[in-house]
Formats: sequence, C-alpha cells, structure tokens
Amino acid sequence: MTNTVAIGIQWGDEGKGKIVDLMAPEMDVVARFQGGPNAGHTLVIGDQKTVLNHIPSGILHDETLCLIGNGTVVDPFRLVEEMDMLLTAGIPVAERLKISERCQLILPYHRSLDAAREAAKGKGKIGTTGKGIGPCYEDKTARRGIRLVDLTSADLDARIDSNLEYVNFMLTQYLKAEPVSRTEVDKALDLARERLLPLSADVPLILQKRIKAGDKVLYEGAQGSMLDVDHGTYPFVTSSNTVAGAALAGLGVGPGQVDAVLGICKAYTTRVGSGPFPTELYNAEGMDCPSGRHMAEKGNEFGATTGRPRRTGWFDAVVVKHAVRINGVTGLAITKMDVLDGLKEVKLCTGYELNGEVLESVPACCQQLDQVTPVYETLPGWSENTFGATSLDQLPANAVALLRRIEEVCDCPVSMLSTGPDRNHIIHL
Ligand code: 2SA
Ligand code: MG
Repeated sequence: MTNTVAIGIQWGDEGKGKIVDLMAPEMDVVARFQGGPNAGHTLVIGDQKTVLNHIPSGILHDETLCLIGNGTVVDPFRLVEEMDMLLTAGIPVAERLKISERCQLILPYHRSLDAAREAAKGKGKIGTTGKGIGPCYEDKTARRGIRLVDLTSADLDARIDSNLEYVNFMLTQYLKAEPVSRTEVDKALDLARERLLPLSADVPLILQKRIKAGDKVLYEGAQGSMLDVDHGTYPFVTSSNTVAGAALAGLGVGPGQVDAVLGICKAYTTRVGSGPFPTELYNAEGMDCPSGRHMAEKGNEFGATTGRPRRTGWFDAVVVKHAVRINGVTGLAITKMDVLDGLKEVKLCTGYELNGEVLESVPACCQQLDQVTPVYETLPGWSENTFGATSLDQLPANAVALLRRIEEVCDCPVSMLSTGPDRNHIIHL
C-alpha cells in the first residue's frame, strides 16, 4: 500500500465508506480533506451498520489515526453527536481523532441560509442536503468564516455579531425567513469549545512527521467528481473541490506525498438532487423504466444521511473517463456489481451525441449536457448471483466481460470490485 487518495468519481454515494474502511487496516492514517455533514459514509460490519458524516471511515480500527483537515466544514452539533454514537459503541474516538484548528465551523445561521435559499429558488433549487455546506464555504471564501482556532480569539464576539447582523438582514428582509438568535449560535460555539477544541491540532505538522517516519496515509474524499465546484455539473454541485487535487490543499501536503488515486464508482450511476444526468432511467418524479427501477430497488438507493431516493441510470463511461482525467485516477474500484444480477442486458454509455456530433468529453454547459443523447453499447447480462463473490472465477463470464469493457473504454485498470456491503465482499484484481 502507498499513500492513496480514495475519491468518488460519479455524483457521490459510490460506496467510498466501505472501500476506505477496507483499506484502513493497511494504512496508518486516514484523513478527510473536504465536505462535511453532507457526506454519509456507510460501514457495514457483520450485521451492524454505521453511518459517518465527518469522521474518517478508518475510525473503527484501533491502530489508525483519523484526521479532519482544514478543507472540511464541521458542524459542532453533528460531529459531537457522531462522536457520542461511536463512544456508545465502545470506540474511543478522542484517542483516534484529531481535527485541524483551521477547520471552518458550520453555525446555525448557515443551515438557515441553506434552507431559505433553496426554498426561495423553488423549482430551480440545487437540491442540497440542507446542512449549511454552501453558506459555510461562502463565508470561508469571503473571509468572515469562524474556524475552530477562532474560538479562542479575542475578537470572536464582535465577528459573530457582525455575521449575525448581515445574515439576519438577508434572512428576514430578502429571503422572508426567520432570523437566527445569538443564543443558538452560542450553543454551537460552546459545544465546539468544550468537545472539539481539545482535539484540535496542527494537521500538516502531524502528517509531515508521519509520512517522514514511513507511515501510509489514506486521503478520503466525500461526494464525487461530478459534484466538484469546478469540474462538476455547475451550478448543480457542492461548494467544495471534491477532486483528488483537493487532498493537498485540504490537508496541507504536497503533490509528492500522493502515490496513487483510487477512483470509486458504481457499476451503474446514481444521483441525488437536481441537475443533468444523461443516462438517467428512473426517478421519484415519474421517470420509470424496469432496469432503472431494478437498480433503485435492488441497490436500495436512498441517501445515507437524508434518506432521499436517488435517481438511477446506466454506467456513464463519458463521466468516468472525465473523472479519470481530472483526478489522475490510477485504479478503479467498482462497487455494487451484484445489483446488476438478473438484468437481461447491461448498457454502457460511451459517448454523447449533440446536434449530430459525438462529443469526446462532458460539456461544461449544463444546458448542453441536459440535451445530449447517450450513445450506448449493449452487453449481455447474467442471471447468476454474484453477491458476496470473493474471486474473479466466481463471476459469470458476462460480468467479467463487462468489467473488461469498462477498463477498455475508460482507459483505466480496475483494481477492486465490490460485490456486497460487507468488508469481505470484495475481489482484488
Ligand atoms: P450540498 O448539501 O450543498 O453539498 O448539496 C449540493 C449538491 O451536492 C449533492 N450532494 C450529494 N450527493 C450525493 N451524496 C451526498 N452525500 C450524502 C450521502 C447524501 C444523502 O453520501 O449519502 O445522504 O442524501 C451528497 N452531498 C451533497 C446534493 O444532492 C446537491 O446536488
Ligand atoms: Mg454517501
């Protein structure tokens, strides 16, 4: 194992939690570099399911140091809740977790702004997770954010006053929503001071020492490349960079400290929230098709934190190729292959047709992406059960053929294949 960035390369929910948890025992450090409680990483061990929002998916392993980097946004209420959930399960979180002192805090007014803005947009809404992610990253860029380390700063009160004055003007005058009280904000700040500040640390310093000592780091991404604020389906994206490059800025390491990039994707595609999705087959708004419904039902496609039903569709190799390029993916991890069991045929989208031309890449303009017609390659399906398979020779020939075709079309080797939610349901290639 080498220092590896593990990221989602579709629209999130690719099964990153499972893959990271699987790799964690081989790694010494697992570090999150972007996103916040909008992530929902599900780990299944035996019959126990754990959903993590902020905490890196290595936390269940006693030898693994978990780091939350400066590129993330942290909601004190949610993070403390998550820590307590793990404590109750017997995991000594405080001994395994360090939080960057430069982390931005999500405060109650960020959640109010997120909800009020979405409500004001009506049909044109982004479909955010409602966790205050966008407003918090906006404050960071606007240089009025509150970081963990700022809890000890003498001007904190004045900065909160000034932020609240501005936010409450926006909420009441412009968005016609309820204002946020200082008491609510203080509750979040007090909780962060009491429970998070003791875990705060100089994360780049820790990482530098660990890497120099020969320790291996797993950089854990959240969401997916198509939700990246620069490279995704803008404006239907999250507010952070989700690509592999963000691991460097979001933790404070250099390019030489990453050896491999693992791109995690499903054997089909899903998306939650609004925005273009060329290979879409099925959604809760009335689009129906037996194969898409099969994926949604068999794949249990509901958001891990919000419970929202996900939209489903065929594997989009144009998207995955785009992701392989912008992330420098060195190996693919394909998840939920078993969900395709029982389909008569399986399709891969290998190009987009627009105005009689076949496009080589994902168009940057959302309106254009909305209008493309997918060019499909159809492969025979299989009726055999691949759930829980642990070696390639347990798979039907047609499943192996799909895998090989994905490698060819995406020009990237598959290094892992996940065949179920459990740690053991994996094939290493
Ligand atoms: P936000 O809340 O500002 O980041 O939302 C902006 C867009 O990004 C999408 N988004 C996600 N899409 C899939 N999975 C996500 N995480 C959770 C999970 C989702 C859940 O991993 O299970 O529990 O529903 C995630 N986070 C953000 C979002 O749908 C918007 O399109
Ligand atoms: Mg998820």
